[in-house]
Amino acid sequence: MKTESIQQYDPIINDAIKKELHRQENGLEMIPSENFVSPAVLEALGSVVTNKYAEGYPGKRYYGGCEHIDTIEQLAIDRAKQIFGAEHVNVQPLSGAPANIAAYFAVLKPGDTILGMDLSHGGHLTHGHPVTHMTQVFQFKRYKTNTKGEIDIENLREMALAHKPKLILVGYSAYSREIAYEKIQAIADEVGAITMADIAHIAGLIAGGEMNNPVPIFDIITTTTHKTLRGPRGGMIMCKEKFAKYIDKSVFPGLQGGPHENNIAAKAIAFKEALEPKFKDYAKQIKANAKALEKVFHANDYTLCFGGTDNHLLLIDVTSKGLTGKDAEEALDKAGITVNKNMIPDDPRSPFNPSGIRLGTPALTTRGMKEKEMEIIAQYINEAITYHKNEERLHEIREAVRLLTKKFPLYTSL
Ligand code: DSN
Repeated sequence: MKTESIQQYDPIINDAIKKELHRQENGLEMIPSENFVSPAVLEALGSVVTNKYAEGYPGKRYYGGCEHIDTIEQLAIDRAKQIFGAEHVNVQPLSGAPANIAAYFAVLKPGDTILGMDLSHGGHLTHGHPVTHMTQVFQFKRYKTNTKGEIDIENLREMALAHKPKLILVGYSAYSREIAYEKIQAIADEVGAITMADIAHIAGLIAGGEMNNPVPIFDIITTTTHKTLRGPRGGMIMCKEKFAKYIDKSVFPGLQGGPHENNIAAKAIAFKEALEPKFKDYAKQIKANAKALEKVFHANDYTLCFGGTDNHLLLIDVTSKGLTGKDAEEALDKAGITVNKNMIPDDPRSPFNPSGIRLGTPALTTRGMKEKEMEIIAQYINEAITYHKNEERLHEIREAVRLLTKKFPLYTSL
């Protein structure tokens, strides 16, 4: 067997990995769905566990030699149950989109109706955007937020009564406010719908006790493990016991083959980290940092969608500043600040050149940055947006960003 390191065996890939590490270390990562995992999580991802096939579930596998894999997967399940108070957990979904697809097929039949949030109001592609395959299978109806930026509960109820959905779906990718799960559950009870929450973005905030937890209320909860939860790239489904066998059968053999047990080992480690008392401080700081950004943007007359933030992210309409979301993303990239262009509610522009940018604080908070740094960074963002055509100014901000990142080192052992 070859024993060379990546550096010895494949210098081109090695060089790209090193450059990616350098990019992560020297820039400000503000895409709200991104984060930095711990060295222990990285170690599990690169472990020999990747070699093993393990179709099935702990104690019920279709392959021999799964005794250690069972230890790993069962621990991941038990820790997730403890974090969220879940009755049943499946840690095998490869990521958020397959988790959602598996959840739909677990409880619905082709042609059934799903009531989910409109993408431009903060929903997700897999919640019924016309470009996704699922819209060929299920009928999606889309609710929206009201002018105050709240989920329009009255309209949601009217739509539920009119369309009689089999599933009511909440949980968002660009929405920055709390979710009233009890009110939505009451509507679902009225029309006999199953409830599903996709908590991918806010799972870490829920784990840290900083946002409402839908797990004890809703029927099915899907999530990714790599956003605020700060684990490896992957997915997970939690549900009430009565849906357990349908969820498990839907994930495997319904949708997926062999689970990626190296990711599951890394999930188990991330869940151990999320159970530590200091994870609560982390979740609290993510929110405090987002509030600190909000304050500076308000003071500089930015239009914050939904009126501001209760979580880790901000959706900002930048058109009143004389540029588009794409222009802003590009200018900020040049300044060493990574955000993503994003649609705003009922955006008159296209997804490739929308009106907004979406940014968040989980990754910067992992680096140890606090309110003081957020105030400085919000000023850098404001400057980059104001002087987006001035390359020299953007270069100066990039240098200031680089000096700031030096004070918050990442992965010193790599
Ligand atoms: N791509 C993720 C995000 O950025 O929100 C959601 O799937």
